[in-house]
Amino acid sequence: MQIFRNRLQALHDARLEMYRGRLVPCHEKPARVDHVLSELGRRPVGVLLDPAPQPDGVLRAALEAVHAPRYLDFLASAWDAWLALDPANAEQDILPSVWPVRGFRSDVLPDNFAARLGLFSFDAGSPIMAGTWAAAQQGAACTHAAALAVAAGSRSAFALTRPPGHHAGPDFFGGYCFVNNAALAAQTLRHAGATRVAVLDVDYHHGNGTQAIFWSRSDVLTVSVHGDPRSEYPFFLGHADEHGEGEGLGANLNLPLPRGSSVAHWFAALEAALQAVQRHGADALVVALGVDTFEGDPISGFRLTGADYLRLGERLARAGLPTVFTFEGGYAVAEVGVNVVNVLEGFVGAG
Ligand code: Q9C
Ligand code: ZN
Repeated sequence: MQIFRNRLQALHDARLEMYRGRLVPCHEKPARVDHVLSELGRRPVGVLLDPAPQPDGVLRAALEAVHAPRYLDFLASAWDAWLALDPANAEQDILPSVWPVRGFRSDVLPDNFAARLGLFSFDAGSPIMAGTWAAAQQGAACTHAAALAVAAGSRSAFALTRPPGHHAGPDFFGGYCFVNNAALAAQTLRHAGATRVAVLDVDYHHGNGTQAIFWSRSDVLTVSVHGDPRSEYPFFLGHADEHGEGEGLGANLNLPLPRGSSVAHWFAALEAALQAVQRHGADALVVALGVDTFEGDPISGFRLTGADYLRLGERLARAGLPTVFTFEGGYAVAEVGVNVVNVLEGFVGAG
């Protein structure tokens, strides 16, 4: 397996996220990737690579295929705009505090920075800091490279990067995500010749961003197994009756499970998800790999064990498709490395 590592990931290292009226330490931190790298040192299931430099504009064009240009421009300029408000802001991460809800306009780009920040986000748990854009862009480069490697004939590749991506939509960030790497991988596979692609999201949280990006498209199937949004983040999307729209009708499948669901129920949902992937006739698969389904995860409610991740990897390999993995959630930081590498080892061993 080719593993594209993001050497700039630690530039995104924000301090605090808003939770129950308080600022609490961020769950999504650089050590998550460090633990995966050290486990890969013990169990080298693949070769560690840096993405090859791309000609000017190639990455931007790939990103514009899944994100709105004005959203990308906002991310690229957010830190400078923040400093322009007050040089003392250099000591503070950026968090939004005002949002346009139903009935408000989103077509007029506000001059006010706080208003733009709210326009392009959906929670106050995803701080932007000085290095966020550099880290997210290099993460996108890793993801792009992983998709190109698979398109060129590799059985599988892993974009080992953070920040994660699956909550980021066409023009919004949230859920610790800024650039939707799973969507970028799927779109890159399409661009490189795959006719039909499936994104299978196994993170604890619904992949709302990926669903939104492909909502009206029939060429990319989006399937997500996740905690029921009636009680679980991101709350406002991820129900079983969301099937897509227009051309995309029938190309989205949500398999929500109650918080606390058993491992047996989770694997039964995985079977249903993989059946949908088969029915779609996908010629490539993107797995949005979050390991916050782990029994010890501090913010989630499923019960998978370390051994279950080996089984997951084996089962994914048996789908028999060229596969790109992106790295999503997983906040039991010390166990993230073992759990992620278990999936990869299960996959490689079965392939
Ligand atoms: N303070 C991903 O797994 N809210 N994102 C949690 C706890 C946000 C999870 C509240 C959870 C986002 C990629
Ligand atoms: Zn998650």
